[in-house]
Amino acid sequence: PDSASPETPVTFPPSFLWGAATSSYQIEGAVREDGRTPSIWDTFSHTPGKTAGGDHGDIAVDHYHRYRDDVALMADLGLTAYRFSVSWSRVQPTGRGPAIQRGLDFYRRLVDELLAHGIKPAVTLYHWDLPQELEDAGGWPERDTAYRFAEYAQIVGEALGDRVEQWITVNEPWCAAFLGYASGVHAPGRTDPAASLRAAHTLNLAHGLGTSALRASMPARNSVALSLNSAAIRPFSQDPADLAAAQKIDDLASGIFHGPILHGAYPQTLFAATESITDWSFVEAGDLELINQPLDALGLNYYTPALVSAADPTASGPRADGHGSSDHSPWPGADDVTFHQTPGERTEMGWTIDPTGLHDLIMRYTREAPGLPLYITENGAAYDDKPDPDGRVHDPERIAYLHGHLAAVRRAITDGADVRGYYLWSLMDNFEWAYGYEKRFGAIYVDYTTLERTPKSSALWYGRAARTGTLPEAEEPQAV
Ligand code: PNW
Repeated sequence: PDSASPETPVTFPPSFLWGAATSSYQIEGAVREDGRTPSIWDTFSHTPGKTAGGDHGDIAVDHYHRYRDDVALMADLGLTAYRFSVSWSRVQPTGRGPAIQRGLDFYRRLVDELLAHGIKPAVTLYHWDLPQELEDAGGWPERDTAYRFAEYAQIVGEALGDRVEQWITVNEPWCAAFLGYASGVHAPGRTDPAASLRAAHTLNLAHGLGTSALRASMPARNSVALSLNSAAIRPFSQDPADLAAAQKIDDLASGIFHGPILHGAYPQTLFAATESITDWSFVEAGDLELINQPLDALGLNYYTPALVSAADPTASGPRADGHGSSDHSPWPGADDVTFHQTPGERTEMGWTIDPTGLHDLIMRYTREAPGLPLYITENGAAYDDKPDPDGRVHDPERIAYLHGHLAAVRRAITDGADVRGYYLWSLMDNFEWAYGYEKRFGAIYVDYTTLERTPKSSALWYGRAARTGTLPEAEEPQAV
């Protein structure tokens, strides 16, 4: 159902945004330039054993120095939007106090370059690179971090609000809270379930206070959103125990964020499931009102669905939840839940390819937040791409992945969803967090020795889709 026949071209509305996404620590490099100080990801990636091969973002793909070339590549492909994130410690090296202009100037130049090429910028304020000084003061489990974030949001809003319309406060708070503070496979690498739940609350508070700060600092026409990775959660069966397991994981993946943000309340079932870990007394009077700010849009990041059941005590073997290896679970209070491998082909991350999950996720938020415009702020796949002897990079698997998922987005639009745009993850190969440079998500290939960029065949395919508003057939294009 996801592939169209030639008689029924998959065509998108003319205003649909065709974007690509990146994040600061994954691409910029230049970690000690122009006053930038370490973030938790600098510290973490330089700690032995934390990333594959000891990889780190010191140079990454050197986007800080090559942003002009990168924007030119996007323009050549025909992209109409670009989502990037701001490095907090480039702008506010200690995480507090006055901004340094040189840091802000980089983002001004980047935005001006994008606008000059007719590419719409979307700015993410927080894509996981917390200034190390704020982690030393307690990090996300510490309430004050939300107030520091609001101050930072105000600074960036004042600096870029005149030329950037689309804003995202926080990217994937689930990863920041639970991979960072519960399983510890992401920075800062803490393994404290109670702290991770506090972190989730502080991230919600940061989103709410940050939204207010952005609104106060820039023109009212601008749009404020956040990006959730809510992964469509499926129960293994309709058995009540499996349904309860799915509810538990859905609360921890999604409800813990969209509950307070969209509806002003945490799910009651979440309190019950985590009562042996925390009494939630860190939620202060008035917090839910601060968090529940009206939004202009919602960003959804989607890679793969999750299939869960109540634990089978006879089952053994490694966890199959696809969230990296750790002795510690990223799901506090859910030790009685089993994750199953979903059937089907998988990408290089081991994540099952399932476009229906994206359709389900979009329809779920169409019901959860009626009338709220949606953007797919990340979707994509890692493959083991290698240049051919002629230097070209052919990645038909990624073309098939993109075709299937974009067709699913189109079906959701037909089914009544208000999806305004799509950002492919990622514009180019980059530092894939704990996996270092081993996993390539880019539409543009990066040679990590020369840092030379080569658009893969998927980039050319996606560019044709962007220029025509219609998905080309899933096979590779003959020419640009
Ligand atoms: C997202 N998980 O990360 C991020 O927003 C990107 O920075 C990242 O490069 C991309 O997806 C690909 O991984 C995730 O374990 C990292 O469930 C881990 C998980 C989900 C998303």
